[in-house]
Amino acid sequence: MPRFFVLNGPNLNLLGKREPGIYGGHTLADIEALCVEAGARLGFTVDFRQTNHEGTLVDWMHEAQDAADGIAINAGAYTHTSIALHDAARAIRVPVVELHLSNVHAREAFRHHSYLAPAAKGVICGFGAQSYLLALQALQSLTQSAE
Ligand code: DHK
Repeated sequence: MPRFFVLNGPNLNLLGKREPGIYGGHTLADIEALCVEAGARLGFTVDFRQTNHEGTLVDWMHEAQDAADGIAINAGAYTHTSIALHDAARAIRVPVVELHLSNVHAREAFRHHSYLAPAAKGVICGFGAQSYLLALQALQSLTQSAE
């Protein structure tokens, strides 16, 4: 069964309380439960993590090289600032799908650029908690087409 890392960056531990008009009412634990349930239904396992630290995201991406079949990542604000995450995504062979709860292109200009996107297989944004499930479905389909 494929194993996917779902990695979450800064401030996503505050979901549910943080600007719910933008990020929705689900907590991160709610979203983890939705991802794990989707895995049980569709046939993959999920290793779901959150950190507020850029280097920890880099370490987890490296770990995925041997421990996972793909990465779905909401890097939060590091999406828009981190060359280190871009380099990490390019350095590993497992596919990376960038995701966001909000439609970053309908928000402030500084959210329109992603350092991660050029190194990712694709980007999903704007569908709230559903963005996570769509990213996992994309990873599953990439894994199946690689078989
Ligand atoms: C989450 C964040 O924390 C922001 O910094 C991004 C993203 C958008 C989201 O929509 O999930 O700009």
